[in-house]
Amino acid sequence: KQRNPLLRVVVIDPRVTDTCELADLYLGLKPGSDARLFTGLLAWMAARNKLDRVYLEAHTQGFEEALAAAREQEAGVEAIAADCDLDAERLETFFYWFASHLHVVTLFSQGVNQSSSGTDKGNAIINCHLAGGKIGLPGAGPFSITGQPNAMGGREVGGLANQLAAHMDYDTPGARDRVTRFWTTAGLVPCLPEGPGHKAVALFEAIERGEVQALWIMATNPAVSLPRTDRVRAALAKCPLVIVSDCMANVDLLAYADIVLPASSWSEKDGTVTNSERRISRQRGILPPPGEARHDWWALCEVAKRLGFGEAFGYTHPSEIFDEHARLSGFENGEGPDERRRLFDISGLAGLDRAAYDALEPIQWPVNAAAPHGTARLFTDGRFATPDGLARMVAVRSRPPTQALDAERPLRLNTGRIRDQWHTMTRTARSPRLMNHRAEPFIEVAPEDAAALGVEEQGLACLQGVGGRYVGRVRVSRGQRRGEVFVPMHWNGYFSGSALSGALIEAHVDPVSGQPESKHGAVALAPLAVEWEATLLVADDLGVAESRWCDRSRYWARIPLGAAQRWQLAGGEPASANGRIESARGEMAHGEMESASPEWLSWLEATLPVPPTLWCTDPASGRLRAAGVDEAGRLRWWFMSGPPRELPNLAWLAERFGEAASGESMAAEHRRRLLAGCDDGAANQGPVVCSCHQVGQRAILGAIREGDDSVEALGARLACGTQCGSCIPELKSLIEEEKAHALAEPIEDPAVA
Ligand SMILES: Nc1nc2c(c(=O)[nH]1)N[C@H]1C(S)=C(S)[C@@H](COP(=O)(O)OP(=O)(O)OC[C@H]3O[C@@H](n4cnc5c(=O)[nH]c(N)nc54)[C@H](O)[C@@H]3O)O[C@H]1N2
Ligand SMILES: Nc1nc2c(c(=O)[nH]1)N[C@H]1C(S)=C(S)[C@@H](COP(=O)(O)OP(=O)(O)OC[C@H]3O[C@@H](n4cnc5c(=O)[nH]c(N)nc54)[C@H](O)[C@@H]3O)O[C@H]1N2
Ligand SMILES: [Mo]
Repeated sequence: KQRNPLLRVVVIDPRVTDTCELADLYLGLKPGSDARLFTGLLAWMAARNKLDRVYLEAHTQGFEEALAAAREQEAGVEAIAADCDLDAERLETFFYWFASHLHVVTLFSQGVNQSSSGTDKGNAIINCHLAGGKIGLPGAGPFSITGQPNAMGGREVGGLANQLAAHMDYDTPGARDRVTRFWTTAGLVPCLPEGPGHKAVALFEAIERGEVQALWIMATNPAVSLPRTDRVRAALAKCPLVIVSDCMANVDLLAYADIVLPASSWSEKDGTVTNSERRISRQRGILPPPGEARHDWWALCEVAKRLGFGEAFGYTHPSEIFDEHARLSGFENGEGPDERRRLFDISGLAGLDRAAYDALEPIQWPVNAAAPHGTARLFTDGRFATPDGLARMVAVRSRPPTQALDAERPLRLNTGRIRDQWHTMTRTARSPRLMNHRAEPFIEVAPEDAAALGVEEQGLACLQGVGGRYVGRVRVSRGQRRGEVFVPMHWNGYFSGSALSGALIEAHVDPVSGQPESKHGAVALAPLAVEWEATLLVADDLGVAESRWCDRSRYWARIPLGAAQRWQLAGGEPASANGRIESARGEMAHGEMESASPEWLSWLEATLPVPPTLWCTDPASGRLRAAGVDEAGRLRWWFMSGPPRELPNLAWLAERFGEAASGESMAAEHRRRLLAGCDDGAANQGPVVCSCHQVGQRAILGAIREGDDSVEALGARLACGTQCGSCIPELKSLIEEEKAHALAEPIEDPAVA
């Protein structure tokens, strides 16, 4: 957009996101109403004579049915806008922009897919592109963004239950026989399943019914990422044999595993990945796998050998597997009588030797005799992957989400990603830098709902859903629609006590794709009743079980802090409340403390192997801060009662824990500052906005107030936003917010009034 200021960006999302920073037009639609919006667009294009009749005639089939279905609902802009809960004028602006430009790309991902009508939404989008001939041209086309770095690659090799391999599936007549022939030709004895297996949600239902005796879970964490995590976990507990291949030890799933296979991970693996633009890239391992970890492909082959398929699985290197994959992609491709050509064809890459495989340059498929250097663009000739080459338009009728709101669960639950975490957090949460951005599980709620329900910014609240509860910290957000809440999908049971988004979601799926409706849960929201909050930092090598504090807390979150773990705790029993601890300060010999600060101090003494050595209480608030330093002078733990917004600069404390881990005893000057003093000169900088340069919100707001009110000026002064750039939207919104404040202030000033 910077390079092409004429580019217009429209964001369609019920929630204002960082992406809106780019937007010329924002449509904050009602969740689940996308199919209505795009069938509405199709009808609007037809009514305004914005169709490409020539393209439709030459390259598509089913247009009349698709249009008739679109017209079943009232086709006026006002009616569509009302159904999508949008402003009619803004909606018409979007319709007009879409219809009057040939070069339109519609990028879509999980806001469209994770729905009980996800394929309808996708088809409604594709219909509009076909109807306008906006496809197969530079800068034109519907573009489903694949999420995982190798999601495309997974599809190519047949990583779904209804797929065979090389883009062949069980539904296509003759495909199973062809794969069988391929292996027979290779001199092997094929034994392919008769039909498709269970998709993810259905698989766990089959386990629940006792139909599955053995399950091998590799590189996915369904105990966190599937809907109804409660039922998934019950099914796992019931399954007679569960094997888990994972590269991390902190995965909830391991608790259900009978056999654990340690796997190599990114940077250790060797192979290829395919991205959203069909580009296959060689990925080379740069580190040896640690410990007993082995490559997943190796583990699969070893198990196959033990099952008696040694001949078929005798690979010694990924290049041999790739070669077979490439040959299969070209096998009998387009040869049968009713045959369309299979688009996924990399036969041009078959027969590469080790050296050629190692030297493989990134290339976009199809790669074959006709296109030896790959194919940058598909569908340029208007021919599609159907027997007659015509695109099929699908008649779409929009439907609301299956999960219904009612008096018991009146709020619409939206779930998704945050900038600095990846999926179920098993890897990204280990990085204190990344954890700094959003340290705790949270709930985003509109200001009006927060006020009505009595939940407060930074307070703790609880969402109740069909399969359990979710406890997190409240973030009141003007970007959130009324009646809707958002939670991150990321937190797992290792990092918080009850923050599984999947527990709140019913296992309803799209009938075609099997994709769960993870964006449209139904929940109730209420404040979490707690008598106290506290923060405990514990050195990693202290060797004390966290159940000691987790079990007595109504809420806990673990936040890695380098050589220590930060525990954010909150609970109910008033006996251990923060309040009314008598004022005490200074170094005291162990034994004297009981009289000074009874409740928390005696709890700390009973809980931790190193007794409190320093403590002080704030006479005004009654808050206690305490620390345990061992005989060698190493910091072992640190404690503060009260909510986390009162915390001092934790980076300073993290450094002290780091020193302790390397065996250093604390400098006298540090020891003096350990409690209140750690604030000196380095106050809590607030949430980290720029992860690359660790720049916090307070420093940024300070700089904006002093006049550095552009991203460039902030970058020059604080370096924030100058490396990966992913915090730039947040920097911009902080600038906007500060400006809005600055404008608002004089009006609030009584002198001016
Ligand atoms: N940092 C980070 N990046 C990631 C990932 C990660 O874990 N962390 N995961 C990767 C993966 S695997 C994937 S699949 C992608 C997903 O990438 P996205 O799909 O962009 O991510 P999400 O946050 O799941 O959801 C996108 C948006 O859909 C909106 N939404 C919810 N309901 C609706 C609706 O009914 N209609 C519309 N139009 N929008 C709706 C949500 O408000 C949300 O802002 O991200 C990839 N990138
Ligand atoms: N509520 C809600 N739920 C969602 C979503 C949502 O938006 N909302 N999004 C959905 C989407 S789009 C996705 S893609 C899924 C993601 O869900 P999952 O795939 O379940 O999540 P990951 O955390 O990526 O799980 C990968 C697991 O494999 C391990 N691992 C990493 N690399 C390797 C490896 O090379 N080999 C092996 N053997 N293990 C490895 C990781 O440690 C981790 O335990 O979540 C889905 N669930
Ligand atoms: Mo994904």
